Amino acid sequence: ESQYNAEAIEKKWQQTWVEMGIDKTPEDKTKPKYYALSMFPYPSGNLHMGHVRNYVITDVIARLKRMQGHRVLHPMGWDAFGLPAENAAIERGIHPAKWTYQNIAQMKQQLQQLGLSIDWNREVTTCSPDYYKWTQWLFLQFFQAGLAYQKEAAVNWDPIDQTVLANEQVDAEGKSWRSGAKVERKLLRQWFLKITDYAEQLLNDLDKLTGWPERVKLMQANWIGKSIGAYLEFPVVGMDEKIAVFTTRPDTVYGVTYVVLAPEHPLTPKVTTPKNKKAVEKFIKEVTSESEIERTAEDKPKKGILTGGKAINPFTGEQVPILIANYVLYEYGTGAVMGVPAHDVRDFKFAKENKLPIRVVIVPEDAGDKDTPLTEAYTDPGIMVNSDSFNGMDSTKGKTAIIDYAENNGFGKARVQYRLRDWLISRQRYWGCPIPVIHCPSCGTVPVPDADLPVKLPEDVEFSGRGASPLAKLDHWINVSCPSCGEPAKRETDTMDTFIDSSWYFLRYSDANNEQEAFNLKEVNDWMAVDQYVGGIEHAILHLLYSRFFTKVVRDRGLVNIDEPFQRLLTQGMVQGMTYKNPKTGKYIPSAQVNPNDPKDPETGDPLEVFYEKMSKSKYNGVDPKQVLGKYGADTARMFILFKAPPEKDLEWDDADVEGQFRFLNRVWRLVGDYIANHKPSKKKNDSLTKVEQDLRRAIHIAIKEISDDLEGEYQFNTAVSELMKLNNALSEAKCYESPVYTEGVETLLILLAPFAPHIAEELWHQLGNSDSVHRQSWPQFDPSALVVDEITLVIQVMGKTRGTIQVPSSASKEELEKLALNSELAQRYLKDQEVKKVIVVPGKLVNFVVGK
Ligand code: ANZ
Ligand code: ZN
Repeated sequence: ESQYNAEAIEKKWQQTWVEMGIDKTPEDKTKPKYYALSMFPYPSGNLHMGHVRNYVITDVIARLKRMQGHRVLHPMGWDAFGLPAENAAIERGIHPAKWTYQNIAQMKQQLQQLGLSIDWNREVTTCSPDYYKWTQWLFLQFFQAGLAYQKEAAVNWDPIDQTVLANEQVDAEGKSWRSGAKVERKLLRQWFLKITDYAEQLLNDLDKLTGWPERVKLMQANWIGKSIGAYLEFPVVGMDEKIAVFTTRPDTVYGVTYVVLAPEHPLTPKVTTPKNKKAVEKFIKEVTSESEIERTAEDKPKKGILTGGKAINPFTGEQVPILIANYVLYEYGTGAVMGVPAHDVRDFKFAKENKLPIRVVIVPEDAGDKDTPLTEAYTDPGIMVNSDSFNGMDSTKGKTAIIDYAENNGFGKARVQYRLRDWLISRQRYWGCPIPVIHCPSCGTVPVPDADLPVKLPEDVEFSGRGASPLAKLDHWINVSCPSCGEPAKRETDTMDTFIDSSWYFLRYSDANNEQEAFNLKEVNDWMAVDQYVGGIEHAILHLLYSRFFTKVVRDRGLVNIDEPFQRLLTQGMVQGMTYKNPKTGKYIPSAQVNPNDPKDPETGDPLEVFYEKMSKSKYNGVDPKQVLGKYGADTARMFILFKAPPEKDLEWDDADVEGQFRFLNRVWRLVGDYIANHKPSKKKNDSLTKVEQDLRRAIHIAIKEISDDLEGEYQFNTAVSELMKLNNALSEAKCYESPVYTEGVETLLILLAPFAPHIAEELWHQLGNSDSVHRQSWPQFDPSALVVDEITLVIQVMGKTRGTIQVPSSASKEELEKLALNSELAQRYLKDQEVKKVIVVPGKLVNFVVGK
C-alpha cells in the first residue's frame, strides 16, 4: 500500500487538469451561470497567507458550484500599476514593468501550486496596454458624460510618495494609507470623477445588497453621509453680500449667536475689518496647513478668531459677529455655519473657549420653567422657546416650519447635503494609466481619439524619486499636435489612481481577450453581476464604492444592464500569527529566537508578551505559504485554513492544527486503500440492510445533508470539514468493505472532499477505478429516508401501571431497552427515589419496573 505523497499527486493533477481543461469557463450557456471572484492581488512578488485564505475560499465555492450544475467563471488577474514598482525602480534601478512582470510570474506559479481552479485564459493585467487601452477608453466615456473634469483644489499631498491622494486614501489620523506620511494640503489643478452625482443612488442601492455584511453597508452609508437640512442666508452688515449656511437644525435658528466662515471662504477677506486683518491672516496661515481630519477631530481645540464683520439673522434682524474657525470646512456644505452653541456640541465648546453668548431655544418637554444655565449642549429634540411665533412648537415639526418660512420670505430653502466628495484621480507618478487627453491652447482639453488609444507609457524614463513625475520631464512624449486643430499641444502628464484600474476589471473578465471592445455587451450581461465576491474588509469603502460607482456610470452609458456589480460579498478575516513582544522595549522578537515554553527576550532576558496578531513582516509573526506547501502540500494547507475558523472570522495560525489536517488526509488515504484491498463485489443479493449498513448509510446521508447546508448561504467551511471527519470515522468503524453501502460511502466521501482538498480527492477517485474527474461529478443529494431512524413505541409501566410511552430504535437489544427506559424522563418522574427491585422487558412492547421497600 502506497504512502500519501502530496507533492507528487498535486503536481500530477495540476498538470492533468490543465490538459483536461477542467477550469475553463464553459462556452455552452445552457447551465445557470455562477461568477465567483476573489479580489485580485497587487503583484508584490510573494503570496502571503492572507492571499491564500482569500483564494482558497473562492476556490471552494467555485468548485462546489460546478458540481452543483453551474457553469462557473472563476478568473484571476493583477492589480499591477502602483507605487511599489516605481519605488523599486528608484531604489534598485529596475524598470517598473520588468519588476512587475517578474513578480507576476512568481506569484502565478505560487497560486497554481494551491490547486485553484482558475481560468487562466481570462487573466487580466492592469498595466498591460491591452487592458489599459480600455481603462483609457472608459475614462473618456466619463469625460464625454461630463463626469470627468479638472479643477483647482486643496488636495491631500503625500510628501513621501510625492503625489496627491483621494480622501478615501487618508486615514483617521490624517496619514497616507500607503506611505503612512502625514498628509499635507496643497492647491493643485487636478482631475476628478463626479461620484457625487451618484451619491443618492450609491446610498439607496445599498438596500439591494442583501448578500453584503451589514457593517460594510453601514461604512459606505456613513462615508456617503447624507444630511437633510436647510440652506439659509445671512446678509452681511454694510455690504451687498450674503453668507449662505448649511444647517441640519433650522429649528435652532433663533439661537444663533454668531456666524462662522471657513478660513478659505471667499467672503473671509471681504468681511474682515482693517483692524482684524493682520490677526486673521496669521490665523489662516496656521489653519490651512492642517489636514481636514485634524481640523474636525472631536478632541482637538476649536480655534477661531473674530473678523470684525457682522451678519444679520434674517429671522430676528439681530446682528451677530462673523468669525472664522478651523472646524468649519470650505469643501462641505456652503463652507459657512450658523453658530448655535446651546444645541451643538462643537459650537458649545467653541463658544465657551471664545466667550461667545449661548442662547437656549429648545427645551426638553418636561423642563418646567426653571432656567438653569446649560453645562453642555442640549442636542435632543424638544419644544421651541425664545423663537417668536414658533414658541411651543415641537422642534421636529419646527424644522419644516422654519424652512417654509425662509422659503416664503426668500432667504432659504430645504437642502440635502452629502459628505461624499468627488473622487480625485490624478496622480503625479509614472507607473499608472496615462490620462488620455491633450491640452491645446486653442481647443482646450481634447480627448485622445479612440483610434489612437492606448496612450502608451513611454519606456525611456528616468526615475530619480525627486521632483515632478518622470512623465512631466519627457518633452518628446509631452509635445504632440492637437487632434482637433493640428497645432502644437501638450499631453496630460498625470496618470490615474490605480483604484480606477480595479473599478472595472470584474467586467473585463467576462470577455477578457476582446480586442475590439472593453467587453462585449452580451458577454458582460450574461456573466454580471458577480455572484460571490471574496476579499478583505480593508476595501469596505475604497474599492467597493468606486466599483459600484463605475458600474452605475457604465450602465448609464448602455454598456451593461445591472445596477450593482457584486451580489454577495464575503469579507474574510485576517490570518494571525503567534507574536512575541518585549513589553518594556516594544520590540517584536522572531519566534525562531524564542523558546515557546519560556518566552524571553534573547538579548535582555525580559519575559515576552505572547499574543496573536495579523501576520506582518515587521512583527516577525508570518508563516510563509511556501514552507507550508513544501512540507504538507496544498490540500493540507487548504483544509487547515478552512477548518480553523469560519471564513469571516480571524484565523489563528496553529502548527498543531495544520498537522492535524495532514493526519486526517492520511487517514482518508488509508481508508480508501483498505477499501480497495478488501472490497469484493458482494455475492449475496439481499436488499435488506444489516444494522451496520443502516447506520453507515445514515452517516453518509447526514454528511451530505450537513455539508450541503453548511455550504448554503453562510459558507460554514469549518463545520463542513468536521462533517467530513465524522464520515471518515463512520466508514473506518463500519469496515463492511463488501457492502454496496460502503462503496457509496467511500465515493461520497471523496466527492464531498473534492472542493476542499481537490488533489487527494481526485487521486483516490482514480484509484477507485474511475476514469473521469471527481470534479466533474454531481454534488450528491441526501436521501431523507436514510436519515430516518427506525423506531418503535415502547410502553413504560411502574408496578404494572402504564405511565406513558417513549420512542426507541427498533433494533435495540433487551439490555439497551432496559437502559433507555430507566433513563427516560418518564421513568425518572414516576420512580423518584424508589428502589427498583426488578425490571420486566418485553422486547418490542414494554418495560415494567417493579419497585419496593
Ligand atoms: C446649526 C446647528 C445647530 C447645527 C445645531 C447643528 C446643531 P452633518 O450632519 O455633518 O451634515 N456644518 C455645516 N457646514 C459645515 C462645514 N462646512 N464645516 C463644519 N461644520 C459644518 O452636520 C451638519 C451640521 O454641521 C450643520 O448644522 C452645521 O451646524 C455644521 F444645534 O447648523 B449645524
Ligand atoms: Zn487644438
